[in-house]
Amino acid sequence: MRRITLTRFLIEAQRQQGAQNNDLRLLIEVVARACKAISVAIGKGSLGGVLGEAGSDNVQGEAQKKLDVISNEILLEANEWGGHLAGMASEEMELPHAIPSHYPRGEYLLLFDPLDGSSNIDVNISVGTIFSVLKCADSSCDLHDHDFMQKGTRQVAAGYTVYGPSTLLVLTLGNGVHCFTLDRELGSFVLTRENLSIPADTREFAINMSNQRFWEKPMQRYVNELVAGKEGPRGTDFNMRWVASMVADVHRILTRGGIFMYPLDSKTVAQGGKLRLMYEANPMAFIVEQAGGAATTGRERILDLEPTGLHQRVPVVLGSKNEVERVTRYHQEGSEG
Ligand code: AFP
Repeated sequence: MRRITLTRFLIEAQRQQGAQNNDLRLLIEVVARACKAISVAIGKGSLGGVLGEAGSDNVQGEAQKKLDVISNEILLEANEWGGHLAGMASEEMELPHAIPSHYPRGEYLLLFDPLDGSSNIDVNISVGTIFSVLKCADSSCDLHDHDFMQKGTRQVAAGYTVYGPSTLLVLTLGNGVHCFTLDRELGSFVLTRENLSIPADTREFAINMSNQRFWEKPMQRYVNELVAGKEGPRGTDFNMRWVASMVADVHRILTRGGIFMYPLDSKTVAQGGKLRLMYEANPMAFIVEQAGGAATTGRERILDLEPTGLHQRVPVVLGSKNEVERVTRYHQEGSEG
């Protein structure tokens, strides 16, 4: 069997596009290398002394796990010195991280959620890293939040890793979505699925049902219809899954279809939703659209949102196109009625 490593894949993709962007290739390879190190730390579990609370809160006021802090540091350290980045921003840091002045600066910006689903880490359930790559309009001056606050349509690459039974890297450079599996013995990511495609229809949905009473009416209507099954207006039974690690739920959707929803609810409405736009919703929306799916807030396309803050939160509805469109239609009908 022909083994295509991530490096070979990136070089061949670069050749096909006729572009000589070595910095973007270096960036993706460095992120992948950092994710290997995170995968090793996670894999050690209790033996590595890495489980449990760090004893601090992040910018969102959420308790940080030791592995949140470790993963953040691994990504920062790996990406600082290569000369490919103008700066980084992370869920775990209030302010952007500038490249130290003794290193060269490049034209890209890297945003990441270093360890998504980290509340699952102590119970040995899949977690992941999500990342988004943008270009910096002016990499010569000091970095501010607004340098990162670009629409999702301006992403040049996005990806996530899932640290599960196997470690996977799912990547888009804006030309389809491809999945690599970490060969743990050789330490390289190997292409295992090309051009992932999300079926337009699905009978599987993912949502935290315990929030049902807090949702808006259009979301209540949509989920009530799914739960009513064969006897309801949809005339068919639906199945539900909720891992509570977005990477794992989204990866299932990229594998066999489905719809993932973290809608607006009365608990999170004041902050705009639960999930973060710049390093959760935008990269996942880019990936999902590249795989033929759709991603909205229930009202607007996620990739068209004009960011209002580095750590902005938004409602998220993504996955199989026909179901996402139905949810969005119900919201439109709800606001008309
Ligand atoms: P943590 O990283 O704090 O575990 O949050 C994970 C997450 O942002 C996302 O990955 C899940 O889909 C969602 O939150 C789960 O939220 P609930 O715990 O409210 O179901």
